[in-house]
Amino acid sequence: MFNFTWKKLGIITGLSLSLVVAGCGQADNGRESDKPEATTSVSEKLEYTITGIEPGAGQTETNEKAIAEYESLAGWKQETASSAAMLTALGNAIDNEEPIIVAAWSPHYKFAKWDLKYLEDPKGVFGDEEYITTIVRRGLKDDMPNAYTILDKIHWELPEMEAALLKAQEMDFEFEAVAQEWVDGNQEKVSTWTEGVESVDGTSINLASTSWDTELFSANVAKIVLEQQGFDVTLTVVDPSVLFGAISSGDVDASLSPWMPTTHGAFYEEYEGQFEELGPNLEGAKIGLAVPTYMDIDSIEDLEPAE
Ligand code: PBE
Repeated sequence: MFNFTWKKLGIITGLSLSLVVAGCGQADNGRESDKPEATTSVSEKLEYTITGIEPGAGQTETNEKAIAEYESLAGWKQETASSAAMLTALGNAIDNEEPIIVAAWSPHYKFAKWDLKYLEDPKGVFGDEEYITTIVRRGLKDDMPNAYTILDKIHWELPEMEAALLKAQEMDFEFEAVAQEWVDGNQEKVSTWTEGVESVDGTSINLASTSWDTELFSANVAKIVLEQQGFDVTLTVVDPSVLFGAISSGDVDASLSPWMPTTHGAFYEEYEGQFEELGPNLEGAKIGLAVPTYMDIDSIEDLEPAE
């Protein structure tokens, strides 16, 4: 099969490179473990391509920034399609123990499903830790104080979110059902969010979410909790690029989706002052480039520029 031939070719290339390196005088001590020869072949085998996600994702921009800033990524390209396509490519590569480098973020079930490692990012392009924050339109506090209080209190611990995402995978990503099950099983926590909040009689509220798992889960939980308090909730899924504008114009009342400070930082700055931030609903998130642990590289700087 094509893949097999391609893999074999890669191995042959790797071998001939190590012979070249050996011939250059570093021969005596352990040519097997010499890093440069291994990484050259990895970058070549990858065809200098990062497997990205949706063109509209915040991280897609950050990946481009990394390609621009790292000499080791000079001449590389990012292939974008969707998170689902990236996960399929990742699964296929792992089944065949082939190299792959993907746009990765956590929390996400891929880290539970496969042995992956983030590549070190010595230039800090991907930032350190991310948090997911809750934003609302200006005036929401006065117009819907009860919804505002609930949205302000909604918060998850990282292990709790990771467990919910694994559950979502088991439940075929039916996030309404996943969220309902979580709310039913976590009444005590939910009651701390709704404590002292008066019920309303069918007040309409518009929530927006981006399309990734963490956000779909949190938005659906918020929807159910608000509905239990008598709100009539509409939940719309949007791109990060339109999210801040929709909140700033007041078309959307609230969102629990923005990743900060890096992933959606540019959108945040563009609309800063035109929305209200209620603060993190989850801390300890992260984005970066990741590879399967069987790959012999640890840092973005272990990659090689395309000639
Ligand atoms: N992500 C997951 C999104 C936000 C949540 C990092 C892939 C992004 O906009 O890049």
